[in-house]
Amino acid sequence: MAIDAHHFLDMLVKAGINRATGVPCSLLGPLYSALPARQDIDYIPAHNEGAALALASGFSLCRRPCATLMQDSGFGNLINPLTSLSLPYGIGGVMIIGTHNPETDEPQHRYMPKVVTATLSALDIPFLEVNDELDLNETAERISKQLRCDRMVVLGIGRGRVEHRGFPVDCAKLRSGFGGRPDRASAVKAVSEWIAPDTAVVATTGYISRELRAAFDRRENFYMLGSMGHAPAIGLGVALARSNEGEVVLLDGDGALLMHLGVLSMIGQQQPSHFVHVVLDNELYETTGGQTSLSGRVNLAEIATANGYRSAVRCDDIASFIVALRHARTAAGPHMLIVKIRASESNDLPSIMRDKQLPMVAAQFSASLA
Ligand SMILES: Cc1ncc(C[n+]2csc(CCOP(=O)(O)OP(=O)(O)O)c2C)c(N)n1
Repeated sequence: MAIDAHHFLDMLVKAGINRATGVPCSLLGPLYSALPARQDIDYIPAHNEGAALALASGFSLCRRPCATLMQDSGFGNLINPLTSLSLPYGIGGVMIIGTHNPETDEPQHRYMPKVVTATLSALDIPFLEVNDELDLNETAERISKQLRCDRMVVLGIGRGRVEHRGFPVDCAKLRSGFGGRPDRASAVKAVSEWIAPDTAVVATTGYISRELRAAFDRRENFYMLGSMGHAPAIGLGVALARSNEGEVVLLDGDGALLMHLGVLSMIGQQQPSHFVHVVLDNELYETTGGQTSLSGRVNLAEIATANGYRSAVRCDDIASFIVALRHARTAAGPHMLIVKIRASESNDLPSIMRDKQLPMVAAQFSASLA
């Protein structure tokens, strides 16, 4: 039986925790959909999990515990602050980790569950699995004891272990408030119609890769599942390896771009001339359930040009996006095209790529560029 998300959050409050931060994960979706209604827990979104742990450490230093929420892939982003900040400085905290099943989840999740448990065991950090046997009162006691001793504790939540009536989020509800913005499918269609036969496309993790694969599957597309935020660096590597001769298009998300925004400085420094960075900006982490991302107040176009992009434009409709795509082909880049999109009517996109397909995606992509 699943634990009600509010009972789980009550347990955190009982342990003395009134703040949380992190990056969303669909496995923690029920907690995320319960959080906005809580007056007793303040949630501060973070752009990546390492920053989330550092933020929680700032709170801990002021004796205000703050839980850090993430999925197991995000654990990779916080090993540095965990091992060079939390542990050596003796700063305690609670990490809540959505844990995948290496057997049944997508192949990009095969390794991290093992890495999380092995790393925590090597670091002597207790890992409590949230399941039917977990007593929430005892857990609250245990957490508050760990915090009093300035120690870390981790709670692992597998698929379906917590539930909330508001999750999965109703797509129609998500869509309200976006005005007349285009959706992801029409933006991807515009890109697909504009792509030249030898254009290499690198698509970011989540629905954006799935949408491209459903609309226009081809050998020259690299679908990056996992490695959130690293698609622009892959694209830069491809552009430089091809000596700037072939066109490289990136299909990025706002959440993914903000996760490792520093990559823009590398692109600006290297000046790949045939580099078109398309950001499908819905101001959401739509793939993990439509949680609000951090791009709403961020002027990505100004940031791109400040980092050395030759042009950066914001497009609020498909007509202006098509004009911007055409311009990007005629002028030297790097270019950034930010398309403001709305949440989709439905996200019923084929998701699972089985294990053998990922090496094939890489091999076909390589062969197509050779
Ligand atoms: C390091 C890491 N943290 C969290 C996730 C979970 N995750 C997968 S897709 C996604 C949302 C991506 O948001 P965005 O780039 O804005 O694209 P959208 O889903 O809105 O299309 C998240 C948080 C992940 N895959 N990797």
